[in-house]
Amino acid sequence: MGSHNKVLFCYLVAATALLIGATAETHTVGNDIGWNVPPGGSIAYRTWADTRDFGIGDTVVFQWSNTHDVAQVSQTEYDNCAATNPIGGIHTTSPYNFTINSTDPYYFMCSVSNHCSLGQKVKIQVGAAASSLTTSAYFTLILAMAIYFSNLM
Ligand SMILES: *[C@@H]1O[C@H](CO)[C@@H](O)[C@H](O)[C@H]1NC(C)=O
Ligand SMILES: *[C@@H]1O[C@H](CO)[C@@H](O)[C@H](O)[C@H]1NC(C)=O
Ligand SMILES: [Cu+2]
Repeated sequence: MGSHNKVLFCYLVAATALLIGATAETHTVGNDIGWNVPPGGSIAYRTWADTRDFGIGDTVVFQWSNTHDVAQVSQTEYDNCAATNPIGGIHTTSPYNFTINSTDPYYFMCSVSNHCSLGQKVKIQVGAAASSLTTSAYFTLILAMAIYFSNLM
């Protein structure tokens, strides 16, 4: 194998590693609004989640200043705004940082007063946004190139 190919192969392996590392992101729920009773009702956090490209290993940050909490609940409890048996517990200290480690949807709501009914709830799911396709397409392309060049050596 030529030393030229060796250098190219090392470059592609490094580029692949960088791309994998670069996909771990931080998502602050609600951006500037934070975790609050949203002005426009539950559509606010749905819109926010739709703009985010969630991935495994990403961190979701819930930040609030008034009386709120974060309850991780089942879909049924989420739909009914009833945190009767929160599977992921209730977190009362801001910020609450949650690490995504599954492609299953996560359901979060505020269990204080009627905040959830007023729209303080959010569903977070990996791969729901279209832009994630772009990332995996690039990843696949670079991996394919690395394999192709390693076979040439
Ligand atoms: C939560 O994440 C935020 C934003 O990345 C960071 O500033 C903060 O230190 C984290 N808090 C904890 C308890 O990990
Ligand atoms: C995912 O994270 C949750 C809570 O953060 C934890 O209870 C669970 O064991 C984790 N699952 C895996 C597969 O690591
Ligand atoms: Cu609240």
